[in-house]
Amino acid sequence: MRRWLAVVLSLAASTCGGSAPTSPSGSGGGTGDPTITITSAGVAPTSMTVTQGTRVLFINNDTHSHDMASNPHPEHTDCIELNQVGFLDPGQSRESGNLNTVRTCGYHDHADPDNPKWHGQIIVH
Ligand SMILES: [Cu+2]
Repeated sequence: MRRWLAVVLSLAASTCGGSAPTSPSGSGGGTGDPTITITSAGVAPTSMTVTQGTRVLFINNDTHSHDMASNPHPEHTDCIELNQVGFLDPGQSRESGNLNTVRTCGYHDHADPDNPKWHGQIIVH
């Protein structure tokens, strides 16, 4: 009777210890980066608000490549962190840098800069 209890307790302890190494799996972002998806219909959402220091993930779900860059075109100087997204092949995704400045960051597709489908804004607050 006593021996059985000891076995059960040691099993419970080893199970608990074994699961511990898998728990620090968070990538530091909690629920993950805010995401902008590019499709043939355009960028979505066209406007989003994020807190200062956030990175934004751009996903190209279109069948064409896109070259995402900060406004204004062609200088790309408003929010240089967005220029890190750059060229995205179909299916590719990439994060911006940390948006550390409180301002509105407009962006566009540098390869098709006048097409409003590829225009969006990120409000950093
Ligand atoms: Cu441009």
